[in-house]
Amino acid sequence: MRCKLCGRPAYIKLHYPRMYLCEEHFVEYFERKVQRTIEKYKLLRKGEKILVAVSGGKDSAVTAYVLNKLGYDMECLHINLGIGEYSEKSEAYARKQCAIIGAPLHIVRVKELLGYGIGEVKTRRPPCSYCGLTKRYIMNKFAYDNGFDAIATGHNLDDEASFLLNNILHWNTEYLAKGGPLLPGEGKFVKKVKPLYELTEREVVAYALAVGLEYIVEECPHARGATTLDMKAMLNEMEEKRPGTKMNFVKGYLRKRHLFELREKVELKECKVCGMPAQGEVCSFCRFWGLEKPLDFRVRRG
Ligand code: Q46
Ligand code: ZN
Ligand code: ZN
Repeated sequence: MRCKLCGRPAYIKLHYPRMYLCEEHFVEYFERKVQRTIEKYKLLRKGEKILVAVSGGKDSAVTAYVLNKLGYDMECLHINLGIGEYSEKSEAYARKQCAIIGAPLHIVRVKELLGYGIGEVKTRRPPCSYCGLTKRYIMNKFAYDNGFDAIATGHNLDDEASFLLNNILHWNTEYLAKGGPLLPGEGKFVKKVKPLYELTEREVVAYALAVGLEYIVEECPHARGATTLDMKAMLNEMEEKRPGTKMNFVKGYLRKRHLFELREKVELKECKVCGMPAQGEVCSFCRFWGLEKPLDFRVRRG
């Protein structure tokens, strides 16, 4: 098959909208779509300082690559979770990716910072639960301490659609209030954005390959990814039969999200230890890690 735009041999067949594109036109299409997503949902403005959270995986690498190419002022943060070889490999990929992109990379190592890696803490909580908490906190505090205007993550359309489907199946209305491409900043919470919100996983993989980004393929040893993979497979099956299913599902959600939003907002206090927003006296991060003084992520520049 041939590219719809120039007639050269096709690199990819897009399902929605249905068309064949050569490599060059696909790369152009992909970047334009990211730019349009940013404008449509008012995610970022030129001149804002953006921190891209790079995990070593494909989605965050592509996010960093495209934001840099589109001329955004961005730097990267890799959080080494201290999960043995998996984390060492992830960090090596993140370094390689940022070298290709030419973006400054900051690295925070959980084990050096807190004494234990994820999975090494004696607790009843499953690793993924305190891993999520730890990543979210470090990302936000790092961005806040260093004056970033936004944190960009690599979530794509498949991630969002499977997140929604899973939370609808369990009627987790609390989570259903928190989807979408933009989480506005508030107080000490730095704005969070998902520039790949309207691009599929398949498109992200094809883009990474086209521009020569390598990434970690292995799953984290703690991943209980089966559910997410099931959801994604189901959605892909439906997408095959009815192209546009995922996009319509996600867009429909954005129109109905207000149904899940709580009317009463929880009043947040300041954590007694670190000063960041907390529901109780001490925030969940400082409580979990038993901190007595705040972590300081300020980077010396110059
Ligand atoms: S949460 Fe869980 Fe992931 Fe953390 S412990 Fe691994 S699988 S890395 S997305
Ligand atoms: Zn072409
Ligand atoms: Zn705290």
